[in-house]
Amino acid sequence: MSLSAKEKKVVKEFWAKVSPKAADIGNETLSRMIVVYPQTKTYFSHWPDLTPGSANVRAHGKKVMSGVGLAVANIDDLLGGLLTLSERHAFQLRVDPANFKILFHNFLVVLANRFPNEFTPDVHVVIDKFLSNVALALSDKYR
Ligand code: HNI
Repeated sequence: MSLSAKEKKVVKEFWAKVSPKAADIGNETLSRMIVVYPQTKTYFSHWPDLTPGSANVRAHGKKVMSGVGLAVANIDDLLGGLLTLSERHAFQLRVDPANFKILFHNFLVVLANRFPNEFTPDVHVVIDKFLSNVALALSDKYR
């Protein structure tokens, strides 16, 4: 389901608050994901250190957040904006798209934790909708 102009504005405004802290938020999101959903670790077995908060986890959290930033920047054309990333996850990395939802679930938990005042139910529902669309766009090249 596409976002209304008003919803896109909510996403952009919230991302403006999040993005200065993207490295920490990405690290927390990834760290949480590998603890709570340890099956996701299979994709990162080539890293020297898979413990939460490690340099590897941190660096990757930052990359994933840059992908979210790319999605926000391409909010009017998620399919086009995320095409290369989708191809990479589908054909090279071969990440099961079910994991996109798992990652975004952890992301939402971190956002709720870090922004208790800004992450209202109204913002939550819009961000959730946006992330569902991002997950869908990232899954586009799988078929
Ligand atoms: Ni993902 C690499 C963005 C979800 C496993 N991933 C990247 C890169 C970006 C990125 C950006 C770096 C691109 C490159 O190397 O060309 N990943 C995103 C985004 C999501 C996401 C925006 C959002 C849901 N990735 C996931 C998930 C998994 C995942 C859920 C597995 C559980 N990604 C990877 C792996 C790599 C990767 C593996 C390569 C990392 C490496 O260091 O080998």
